[in-house]
Amino acid sequence: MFPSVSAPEVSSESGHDVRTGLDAASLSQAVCDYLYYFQGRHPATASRNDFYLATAYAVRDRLFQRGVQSLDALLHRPDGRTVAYLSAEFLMGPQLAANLVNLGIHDAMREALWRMDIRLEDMIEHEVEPGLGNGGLGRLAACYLDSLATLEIPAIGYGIRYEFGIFSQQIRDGWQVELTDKWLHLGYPWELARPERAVAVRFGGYTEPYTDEDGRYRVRWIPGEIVKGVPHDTPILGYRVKTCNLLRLWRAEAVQTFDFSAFNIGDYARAVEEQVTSETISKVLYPNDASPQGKALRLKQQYFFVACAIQDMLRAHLRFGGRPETFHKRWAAQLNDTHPTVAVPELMRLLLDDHGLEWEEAWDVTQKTFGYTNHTLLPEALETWPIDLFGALLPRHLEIVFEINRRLCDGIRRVYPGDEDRVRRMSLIEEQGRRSLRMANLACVGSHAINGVAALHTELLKSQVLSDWVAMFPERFCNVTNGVTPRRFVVVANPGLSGLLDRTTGDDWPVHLDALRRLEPHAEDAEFRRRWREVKRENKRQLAAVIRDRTGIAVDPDSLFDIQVKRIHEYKRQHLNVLHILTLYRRLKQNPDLDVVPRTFVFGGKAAPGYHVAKLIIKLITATGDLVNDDPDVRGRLKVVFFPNFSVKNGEMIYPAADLSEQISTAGQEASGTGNMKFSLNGALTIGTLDGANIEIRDEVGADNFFLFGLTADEVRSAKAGGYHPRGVYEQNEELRAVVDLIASGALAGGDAALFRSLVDGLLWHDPFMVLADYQSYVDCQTRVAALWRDPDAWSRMSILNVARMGKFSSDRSIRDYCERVWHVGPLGVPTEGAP
Ligand code: OX2
Repeated sequence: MFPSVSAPEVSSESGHDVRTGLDAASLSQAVCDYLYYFQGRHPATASRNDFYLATAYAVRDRLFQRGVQSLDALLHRPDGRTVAYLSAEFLMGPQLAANLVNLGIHDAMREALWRMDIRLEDMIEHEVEPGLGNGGLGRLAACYLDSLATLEIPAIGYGIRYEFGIFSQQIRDGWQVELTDKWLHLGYPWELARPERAVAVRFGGYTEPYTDEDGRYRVRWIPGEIVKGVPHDTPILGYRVKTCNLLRLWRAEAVQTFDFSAFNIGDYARAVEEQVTSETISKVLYPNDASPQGKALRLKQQYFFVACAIQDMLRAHLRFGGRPETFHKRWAAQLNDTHPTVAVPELMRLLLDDHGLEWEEAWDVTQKTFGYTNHTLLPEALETWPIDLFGALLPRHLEIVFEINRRLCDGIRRVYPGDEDRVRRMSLIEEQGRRSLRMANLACVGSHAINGVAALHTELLKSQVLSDWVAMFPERFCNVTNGVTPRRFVVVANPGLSGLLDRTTGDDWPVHLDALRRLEPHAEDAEFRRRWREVKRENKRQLAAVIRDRTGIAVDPDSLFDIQVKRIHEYKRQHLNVLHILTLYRRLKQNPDLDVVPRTFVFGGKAAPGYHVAKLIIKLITATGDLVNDDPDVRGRLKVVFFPNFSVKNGEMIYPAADLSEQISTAGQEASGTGNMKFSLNGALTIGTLDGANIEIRDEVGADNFFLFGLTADEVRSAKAGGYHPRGVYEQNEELRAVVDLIASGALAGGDAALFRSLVDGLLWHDPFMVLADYQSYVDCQTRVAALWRDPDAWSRMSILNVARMGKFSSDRSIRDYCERVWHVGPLGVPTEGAP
């Protein structure tokens, strides 16, 4: 059925094959060739960026070579399923170092560049990452692509090629300032544009019924606007395997970029107007985490990439002999939260209108195709679209949604006769206020599998947000706890620790993370603990140098590095951390000779530009730094740093240098968290609540090796139900009162008592995230942390055990769970050289 594609062989290690050779000589020749023949540069005058691009192109050749072979292997096994991971965000991080590690040519490339007097470290440092995501959700998608390729599961990530990703953050006068992200500015060498694979996407217009040749009632969609989606492919190679999958991101373009009729009559602005409006769709990422926008452009973005993806999948399916009614046998599509949920009516539309399937058959295919992952319980984060807006943009989809809903409501009434309240709750349409479409309900009805991202989160989903759905479709629900890739977050980010792990446990841990269990006996070895501390100390020294460089603040690598990096959000409670710092500060002011453990508090994370409280929390952190850092009574024992522009790249420097990981969200709020895993895997101990995946981390590492504090999710609920009075907590706790009063006094704001007033009032009168309720428990727990720190051997022992027991949190385990519970797909080994 398929032509036998004969791709170039993966070359042997010898022979200077500039396209495929993996030895230093071939690599250095390849880099040189790119400089000369592709970029038109002489090595003597080439800039750092020129060398970076040439290096990246040389690596990319080796990736695409494997990509072509993977595709070839797939085409020869047309019965297998391919995973389509549909996500509005992919936070890929820098590509060079990770690809070198996956190819196993890190050292060879170092030598190749060295021959040209270039340092590989400089190339890696030079790289700008594509920030096409906000935080955990986008980074999870990237970790999953890494694991899919490593496990040799055929997969494509589908998303949007935003021209401007997440803003870059500067701190000016202690406040966050947002600057436009320019990841494409100097060229992005890892992708290939595929204009020949462009697809058309329709918007607006109207529908009309007609009768086809067979006398069947059909519907036609006459769009008001057509936009072109152009795929840009980035190869995703697995670790030390030959499977190379794809990340396919779509850029919006005008169908016709230049209107000659307008140009000819002198209307130059109008001549490019279509181009401008079309390209707006993929222009910019909405810089919001776990909170929807409700903006028409956002819905346009969602439909745009989903329509591109489904067309692409269907085209491949039909081209290789598939029939529309067997689509689900070739594709397993995962909805990464509700953002891509319009894929459900889109697939229905294509099967019904373009391929003439009957409703029941189309619905069966659709449900078997999709799985839905929920990532948040926050009520304000559940997406809804006003029906008028949705209908104006996607008139045919709205009709299909109404029909899905009619059948859904009939089904509910059959199972629960007379229970109209249940029908109202489960309906796809919210009838109260402005009529709107509930995307989570649409995702639930259109998917055969629904999962949360940590055990507690799935339980809460089942008992609260989606309880009606569990009652009716219990078999659809499962949990898949998140994971992170140990390749990027240990092998690439922490070479010191990686080397020590290799020497101690063997070098299979990056793909069999459970093998780290072999570390456990070494926790009792004093000499090993000393080496463990040395690795951490070196990572801290390096981070201290970067902190000095970026913030001007000098920090002591021998102090306890107490770190909280993640999006700034009230539920994540960065301000609880600040209350603890100010508690220590006050104690020192009262008694400068107090014996406190020297600590460096590092914060990092972006606030959504429109989220005023989050921005004020950043100012509170920097103001705390200003107060504490140079106070003579503190004598350098406390330092507070806000590390600007937290990103994947910066994270790779920060996680390996942490002693203490702050995972202090209000119980029941953080769906999973993944930063918690990255820290622990790098040997930080966690101070945390029983929230998200913290619970499972604690179960794995052992309660004795985890600093637990705070209310449980149940306790939070009953405290709120019983009428929580934060003001009472404040009045009864002297130290808390003093700290809150300090913030309210204006002492952190040059005497301006108004600056933090709203924050303080919010805590005293509402405190929806129970900051005051958890304060004392948190401060007491921090006292236990300090006591343990004074015993370096006990600390190191715990740190080693944490790393040893993190096997569960490899994203490889998560992907295996998805394969088994949701996608029902298995690995596809790409034939090795010489295989038939
Ligand atoms: C995040 C969740 O807030 C976080 O808890 C989780 O670890 C991550 O997704 C990956 O599952 N937007 N971001 C998230 O949820 C939404 C919605």
